[in-house]
Amino acid sequence: MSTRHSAASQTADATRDFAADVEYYLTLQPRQLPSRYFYDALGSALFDAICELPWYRITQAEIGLLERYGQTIFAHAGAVSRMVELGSGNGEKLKTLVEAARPRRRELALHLIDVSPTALDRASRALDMLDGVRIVTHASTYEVGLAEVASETDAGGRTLALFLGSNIGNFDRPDGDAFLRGFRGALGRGDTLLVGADLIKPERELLLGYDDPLGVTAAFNRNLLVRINRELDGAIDLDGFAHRVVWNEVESRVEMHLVSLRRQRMFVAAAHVDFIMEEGETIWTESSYKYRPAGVVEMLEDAGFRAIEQWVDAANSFALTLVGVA
Ligand code: AVI
Repeated sequence: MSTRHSAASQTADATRDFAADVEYYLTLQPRQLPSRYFYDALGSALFDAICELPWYRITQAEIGLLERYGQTIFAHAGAVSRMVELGSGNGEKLKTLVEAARPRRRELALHLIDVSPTALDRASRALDMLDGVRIVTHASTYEVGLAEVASETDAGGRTLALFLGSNIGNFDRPDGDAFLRGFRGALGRGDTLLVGADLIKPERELLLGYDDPLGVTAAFNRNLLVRINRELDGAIDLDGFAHRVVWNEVESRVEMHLVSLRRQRMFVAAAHVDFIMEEGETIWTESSYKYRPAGVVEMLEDAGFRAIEQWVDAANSFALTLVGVA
């Protein structure tokens, strides 16, 4: 009874936060919506589909590196008793790494932190098939999940934390720095962190990765409006918006926007939103920063980590960087 009550009140809190963010960000100039709201059940499924697209190479490049260098990663990480993955998605990468490389000596606690309960369910099912693991899920923001992990009494071994998939690229530099410092604070001396980061590549390739010919990424972007209509009693006309992707070279980021195709009323009852959007006006829904390998190391060192090793794939498209807590 009490569990059901607290699940219901958590949903109510999440809806209230969503409404407050929609009201705040949609009325900023330029208009925005935070990309963390992409990941409802449909959004998570669309993201999984994006990871299968031949034009979005992040997932395959990263899995190749994890398979190839997994044993070296574990050798650097020492006697790992706990792994923590932030933004675990469907759990495929964590599974790849554990299967490819874990020394089978002790029980391994796998902590999965993700805002999407659907993604956590799927990841738990995928990881449950592994021997000798205990799965702990945290359906929360990264910060809350990390605080929960940090407060847990440790079994004595080291923690190997994972922040993969170029999730770091969805933070701007100051927020990313604050986040990485918080991440470092949640880890202990001798723990390690593995970060996956997408690298700068020719503009055409970057744009294709975020504006695929099948329209899956466009659906992922527009689903944010579907979610607002459903959860916040909105009346936004989906046909009034198109998916637009821009490579912002100065800021080194791919931006996704929703462009208003005509002058139209934006009405979202539960978010107290009621304004007119002009034709051509956009809502900025996501930034995906792209890096140089040395820039990733610098960013992590600035946040107080110690660089251990970096691996880049043969196409120079993606980097895995392992850092430690001194
Ligand atoms: C989750 N994140 C790292 C993805 C990215 O590449 O920024 C989300 C995404 N957006 C469009 N395609 C994929």
